[in-house]
Amino acid sequence: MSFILIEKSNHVTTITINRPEALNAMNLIVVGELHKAVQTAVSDAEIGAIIITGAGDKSFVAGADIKAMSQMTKTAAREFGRAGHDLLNLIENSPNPVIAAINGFALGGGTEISLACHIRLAAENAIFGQPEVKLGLIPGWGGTQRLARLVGKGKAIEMIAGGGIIKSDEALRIGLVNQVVEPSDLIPLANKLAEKIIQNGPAAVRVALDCIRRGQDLSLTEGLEYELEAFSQLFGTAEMLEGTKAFVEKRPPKFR
Ligand code: DAK
Repeated sequence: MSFILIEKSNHVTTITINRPEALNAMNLIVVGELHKAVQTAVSDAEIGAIIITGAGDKSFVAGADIKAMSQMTKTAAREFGRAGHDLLNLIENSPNPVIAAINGFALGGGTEISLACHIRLAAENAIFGQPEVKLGLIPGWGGTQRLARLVGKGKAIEMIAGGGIIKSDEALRIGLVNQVVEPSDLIPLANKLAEKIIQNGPAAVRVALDCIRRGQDLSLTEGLEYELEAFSQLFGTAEMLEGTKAFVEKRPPKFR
Protein backbone atom coordinates (compact mmCIF):
# COMPACT_ATOMS: atom_id res chain seq x y z
CA MET A 1 0.00 0.00 0.00
CA SER A 2 1.27 3.43 -0.88
CA PHE A 3 1.52 6.05 1.83
CA ILE A 4 1.88 8.80 -0.74
CA LEU A 5 -0.67 10.24 -3.17
CA ILE A 6 0.57 12.24 -6.14
CA GLU A 7 -1.43 14.56 -8.34
CA LYS A 8 0.12 16.35 -11.27
CA SER A 9 -1.81 19.15 -12.86
CA ASN A 10 -0.81 22.20 -14.90
CA HIS A 11 2.89 22.32 -13.92
CA VAL A 12 2.13 21.69 -10.23
CA THR A 13 2.66 18.43 -8.34
CA THR A 14 0.66 17.95 -5.15
CA ILE A 15 2.06 15.28 -2.83
CA THR A 16 -0.18 14.04 -0.02
CA ILE A 17 1.26 12.05 2.88
CA ASN A 18 -1.40 9.42 3.30
CA ARG A 19 -1.34 7.53 6.58
CA PRO A 20 -4.33 9.11 8.31
CA GLU A 21 -4.84 6.18 10.72
CA ALA A 22 -1.56 7.25 12.39
CA LEU A 23 -2.10 10.98 11.78
CA ASN A 24 0.45 10.70 8.93
CA ALA A 25 3.30 9.77 11.29
CA MET A 26 6.47 9.00 9.36
CA ASN A 27 8.17 5.62 9.51
CA LEU A 28 11.07 4.58 7.28
CA ILE A 29 8.69 3.38 4.54
CA VAL A 30 6.77 6.67 4.46
CA VAL A 31 10.05 8.61 4.41
CA GLY A 32 11.27 6.47 1.48
CA GLU A 33 8.03 6.87 -0.50
CA LEU A 34 7.94 10.63 0.10
CA HIS A 35 11.58 10.88 -0.99
CA LYS A 36 10.76 9.08 -4.24
CA ALA A 37 7.74 11.32 -4.90
CA VAL A 38 9.69 14.52 -4.26
CA GLN A 39 12.60 13.25 -6.39
CA THR A 40 10.23 12.59 -9.29
CA ALA A 41 8.67 16.04 -8.97
CA VAL A 42 11.97 17.92 -8.74
CA SER A 43 13.37 16.01 -11.75
CA ASP A 44 10.33 16.80 -13.90
CA ALA A 45 11.14 19.73 -16.18
CA GLU A 46 7.41 20.40 -16.63
CA ILE A 47 6.88 21.07 -12.92
CA GLY A 48 7.24 24.61 -11.60
CA ALA A 49 5.89 24.24 -8.05
CA ILE A 50 5.26 21.46 -5.54
CA ILE A 51 2.66 21.32 -2.76
CA ILE A 52 3.08 18.96 0.21
CA THR A 53 0.14 18.28 2.51
CA GLY A 54 -1.29 15.58 4.78
CA ALA A 55 -4.31 13.33 4.23
CA GLY A 56 -7.41 13.94 6.32
CA ASP A 57 -8.51 17.08 8.08
CA LYS A 58 -6.72 16.50 11.38
CA SER A 59 -3.03 16.21 10.66
CA PHE A 60 -0.23 17.32 8.37
CA VAL A 61 2.32 15.00 10.00
CA ALA A 62 2.14 14.08 13.72
CA GLY A 63 5.87 13.42 13.74
CA ALA A 64 8.27 10.58 13.28
CA ASP A 65 6.65 7.24 14.15
CA ILE A 66 7.16 6.95 17.91
CA LYS A 67 6.21 3.27 17.98
CA ALA A 68 8.89 2.49 15.38
CA MET A 69 11.47 4.69 17.15
CA SER A 70 10.83 2.98 20.48
CA GLN A 71 12.39 -0.20 19.01
CA MET A 72 15.40 1.39 17.31
CA THR A 73 19.03 0.73 18.12
CA LYS A 74 21.56 3.55 17.79
CA THR A 75 22.48 2.25 14.33
CA ALA A 76 18.88 2.09 13.17
CA ALA A 77 18.25 5.57 14.60
CA ARG A 78 21.19 6.96 12.65
CA GLU A 79 19.81 5.38 9.45
CA PHE A 80 16.36 6.84 10.20
CA GLY A 81 17.86 10.25 10.97
CA ARG A 82 19.93 10.17 7.76
CA ALA A 83 16.90 9.21 5.66
CA GLY A 84 15.02 12.18 7.13
CA HIS A 85 17.94 14.54 6.47
CA ASP A 86 18.26 13.32 2.88
CA LEU A 87 14.54 13.87 2.31
CA LEU A 88 14.46 17.33 3.86
CA ASN A 89 17.62 18.42 2.02
CA LEU A 90 16.02 17.26 -1.22
CA ILE A 91 12.96 19.42 -0.46
CA GLU A 92 15.04 22.44 0.59
CA ASN A 93 17.25 22.17 -2.51
CA SER A 94 14.34 21.74 -4.90
CA PRO A 95 14.97 24.02 -7.90
CA ASN A 96 11.32 25.11 -7.79
CA PRO A 97 9.37 26.36 -4.77
CA VAL A 98 7.87 23.78 -2.41
CA ILE A 99 4.75 24.91 -0.52
CA ALA A 100 3.75 23.17 2.73
CA ALA A 101 -0.03 23.19 3.19
CA ILE A 102 -0.27 22.43 6.89
CA ASN A 103 -3.70 21.04 7.68
CA GLY A 104 -3.57 20.16 11.39
CA PHE A 105 -0.91 18.61 13.62
CA ALA A 106 2.66 19.40 12.53
CA LEU A 107 4.58 17.96 15.46
CA GLY A 108 8.23 16.94 15.68
CA GLY A 109 9.17 15.66 12.24
CA GLY A 110 6.00 17.35 10.92
CA THR A 111 7.23 20.81 11.88
CA GLU A 112 10.65 19.82 10.51
CA ILE A 113 9.24 18.82 7.10
CA SER A 114 7.44 22.17 6.91
CA LEU A 115 10.69 23.98 7.81
CA ALA A 116 12.43 22.46 4.79
CA CYS A 117 9.67 23.77 2.49
CA HIS A 118 10.07 27.25 1.02
CA ILE A 119 6.62 28.59 1.87
CA ARG A 120 4.40 27.49 4.77
CA LEU A 121 0.63 27.99 4.59
CA ALA A 122 -1.40 26.87 7.59
CA ALA A 123 -5.02 26.06 8.30
CA GLU A 124 -6.46 27.67 11.43
CA ASN A 125 -6.41 24.25 13.14
CA ALA A 126 -2.67 23.77 12.52
CA ILE A 127 -0.62 23.00 15.63
CA PHE A 128 3.16 23.17 15.66
CA GLY A 129 5.67 21.82 18.13
CA GLN A 130 8.99 20.13 18.69
CA PRO A 131 8.00 17.83 21.56
CA GLU A 132 10.95 15.42 21.19
CA VAL A 133 12.41 16.26 24.61
CA LYS A 134 9.23 14.81 26.14
CA LEU A 135 10.36 11.50 24.63
CA GLY A 136 13.94 11.84 25.81
CA LEU A 137 15.01 12.83 22.30
CA ILE A 138 15.90 15.94 20.34
CA PRO A 139 14.61 16.99 16.93
CA GLY A 140 16.43 14.68 14.53
CA TRP A 141 15.44 16.00 11.12
CA GLY A 142 16.99 19.44 11.19
CA GLY A 143 14.75 21.15 13.76
CA THR A 144 17.61 22.40 15.91
CA GLN A 145 19.10 24.09 12.84
CA ARG A 146 16.27 25.26 10.60
CA LEU A 147 13.86 26.44 13.31
CA ALA A 148 16.40 28.82 14.86
CA ARG A 149 17.27 30.21 11.43
CA LEU A 150 13.59 30.92 10.72
CA VAL A 151 12.19 32.21 14.02
CA GLY A 152 15.37 33.13 15.89
CA LYS A 153 17.36 31.36 18.57
CA GLY A 154 15.22 32.42 21.55
CA LYS A 155 11.89 31.22 20.13
CA ALA A 156 13.52 28.03 18.83
CA ILE A 157 14.97 27.23 22.25
CA GLU A 158 11.62 27.97 23.89
CA MET A 159 9.85 25.57 21.50
CA ILE A 160 12.49 22.83 21.56
CA ALA A 161 13.52 22.87 25.24
CA GLY A 162 9.96 23.59 26.44
CA GLY A 163 8.49 20.95 24.14
CA GLY A 164 5.17 22.82 24.07
CA ILE A 165 2.84 23.38 21.16
CA ILE A 166 1.85 26.58 19.42
CA LYS A 167 -1.32 27.28 17.50
CA SER A 168 -1.50 28.76 14.01
CA ASP A 169 -2.00 32.36 15.15
CA GLU A 170 1.18 32.23 17.25
CA ALA A 171 3.01 30.49 14.38
CA LEU A 172 2.02 33.40 12.15
CA ARG A 173 3.08 35.96 14.76
CA ILE A 174 6.59 34.52 15.10
CA GLY A 175 7.08 34.09 11.35
CA LEU A 176 6.92 30.30 11.34
CA VAL A 177 4.18 30.39 8.69
CA ASN A 178 3.43 32.81 5.87
CA GLN A 179 -0.37 32.79 6.06
CA VAL A 180 -3.21 31.24 8.06
CA VAL A 181 -6.61 30.50 6.50
CA GLU A 182 -9.77 28.53 7.22
CA PRO A 183 -9.19 24.79 6.66
CA SER A 184 -11.41 24.71 3.57
CA ASP A 185 -9.38 27.54 2.00
CA LEU A 186 -5.97 25.92 2.54
CA ILE A 187 -5.56 23.84 -0.62
CA PRO A 188 -7.22 26.50 -2.83
CA LEU A 189 -4.74 29.05 -1.41
CA ALA A 190 -1.79 26.72 -2.04
CA ASN A 191 -3.01 26.14 -5.60
CA LYS A 192 -3.51 29.87 -6.15
CA LEU A 193 0.03 30.60 -4.99
CA ALA A 194 1.47 27.76 -7.09
CA GLU A 195 -0.49 29.07 -10.09
CA LYS A 196 0.98 32.53 -9.55
CA ILE A 197 4.50 31.07 -9.39
CA ILE A 198 4.18 29.03 -12.58
CA GLN A 199 3.00 32.03 -14.58
CA ASN A 200 6.37 33.73 -13.97
CA GLY A 201 9.59 33.10 -15.85
CA PRO A 202 10.54 29.54 -14.86
CA ALA A 203 14.30 30.14 -14.96
CA ALA A 204 13.92 33.46 -13.14
CA VAL A 205 12.00 31.75 -10.31
CA ARG A 206 14.64 29.03 -10.06
CA VAL A 207 17.55 31.47 -10.12
CA ALA A 208 15.90 33.72 -7.51
CA LEU A 209 15.29 30.73 -5.24
CA ASP A 210 18.89 29.59 -5.71
CA CYS A 211 20.22 33.07 -4.83
CA ILE A 212 18.10 33.26 -1.67
CA ARG A 213 19.14 29.75 -0.62
CA ARG A 214 22.84 30.28 -1.36
CA GLY A 215 22.77 33.67 0.34
CA GLN A 216 21.87 32.04 3.66
CA ASP A 217 25.35 30.49 3.80
CA LEU A 218 27.26 33.53 2.51
CA SER A 219 28.29 36.92 3.87
CA LEU A 220 26.22 39.85 2.53
CA THR A 221 29.10 40.91 0.26
CA GLU A 222 29.46 37.40 -1.18
CA GLY A 223 25.69 37.04 -1.51
CA LEU A 224 25.40 40.31 -3.43
CA GLU A 225 28.16 39.21 -5.79
CA TYR A 226 26.38 35.90 -6.30
CA GLU A 227 23.14 37.76 -7.10
CA LEU A 228 24.91 40.13 -9.52
CA GLU A 229 26.36 37.24 -11.48
CA ALA A 230 23.06 35.35 -11.59
CA PHE A 231 21.15 38.52 -12.60
CA SER A 232 23.56 39.23 -15.46
CA GLN A 233 23.38 35.65 -16.71
CA LEU A 234 19.64 35.97 -17.31
CA PHE A 235 20.14 38.73 -19.87
CA GLY A 236 19.73 37.64 -23.46
CA THR A 237 17.93 34.42 -22.58
CA ALA A 238 14.78 33.59 -24.53
CA GLU A 239 12.80 33.89 -21.33
CA MET A 240 14.11 37.35 -20.52
CA LEU A 241 13.60 38.53 -24.10
CA GLU A 242 10.00 37.29 -24.04
CA GLY A 243 9.28 38.86 -20.63
CA THR A 244 10.59 42.30 -21.55
CA LYS A 245 9.10 42.19 -25.09
CA ALA A 246 5.67 41.28 -23.66
CA PHE A 247 5.87 44.30 -21.36
CA VAL A 248 6.67 46.63 -24.26
CA GLU A 249 3.89 45.09 -26.38
CA LYS A 250 1.45 45.39 -23.46
CA ARG A 251 0.54 41.68 -23.42
CA PRO A 252 1.02 38.86 -20.91
CA PRO A 253 4.29 36.95 -21.44
CA LYS A 254 4.22 33.36 -22.73
CA PHE A 255 6.86 31.52 -20.76
CA ARG A 256 5.71 27.90 -20.98
N1 DAK B 1 3.91 8.08 15.94
C1 DAK B 1 3.17 6.96 15.85
N2 DAK B 1 1.84 6.95 15.93
C2 DAK B 1 1.23 8.12 16.12
C3 DAK B 1 1.94 9.33 16.23
C4 DAK B 1 3.35 9.28 16.12
N3 DAK B 1 4.11 10.38 16.14
N4 DAK B 1 1.03 10.32 16.41
C5 DAK B 1 -0.17 9.75 16.40
N5 DAK B 1 -0.07 8.43 16.23
C6 DAK B 1 -1.16 7.44 16.18
C7 DAK B 1 -1.69 7.10 17.58
O1 DAK B 1 -0.86 6.17 18.20
C8 DAK B 1 -3.06 6.58 17.22
O2 DAK B 1 -2.97 5.27 16.73
P1 DAK B 1 -3.51 4.01 17.60
O3 DAK B 1 -2.68 3.98 18.81
O4 DAK B 1 -4.96 4.31 17.83
O5 DAK B 1 -3.29 2.83 16.70
C9 DAK B 1 -3.49 7.44 16.06
O6 DAK B 1 -2.28 7.99 15.53
C10 DAK B 1 -4.39 8.59 16.48
O7 DAK B 1 -3.73 9.31 17.50
P2 DAK B 1 -4.43 9.70 18.88
O8 DAK B 1 -5.46 8.70 19.25
O9 DAK B 1 -3.33 9.94 19.85
O10 DAK B 1 -5.14 11.05 18.47
P3 DAK B 1 -5.47 12.30 19.41
O11 DAK B 1 -6.31 13.20 18.58
O12 DAK B 1 -6.00 11.85 20.73
O13 DAK B 1 -4.07 12.99 19.68
C11 DAK B 1 -1.91 13.88 19.04
C12 DAK B 1 -3.37 13.58 18.61
C13 DAK B 1 -1.16 14.37 17.79
C14 DAK B 1 -1.91 15.02 20.08
C15 DAK B 1 -1.25 12.60 19.65
O14 DAK B 1 -1.45 11.53 18.72
C16 DAK B 1 0.21 12.76 19.89
O15 DAK B 1 0.65 13.39 20.87
N6 DAK B 1 1.01 12.18 18.98
C17 DAK B 1 2.48 12.23 19.10
C18 DAK B 1 2.99 13.58 18.67
C19 DAK B 1 4.48 13.71 18.85
O16 DAK B 1 5.02 13.62 19.97
N7 DAK B 1 5.17 13.90 17.75
C20 DAK B 1 6.60 14.06 17.72
C21 DAK B 1 7.20 12.72 17.48
S1 DAK B 1 8.92 12.72 17.80
C22 DAK B 1 15.55 11.23 15.05
C23 DAK B 1 14.78 11.31 13.92
C24 DAK B 1 13.57 11.94 13.97
C25 DAK B 1 13.11 12.46 15.17
C26 DAK B 1 13.89 12.40 16.28
C27 DAK B 1 15.12 11.80 16.24
N8 DAK B 1 16.80 10.59 14.97
C28 DAK B 1 16.87 9.35 14.34
C29 DAK B 1 17.86 11.04 15.74
C30 DAK B 1 11.79 13.01 15.22
C31 DAK B 1 11.04 12.83 16.32
C32 DAK B 1 9.61 13.10 16.34
O17 DAK B 1 9.01 13.52 15.38
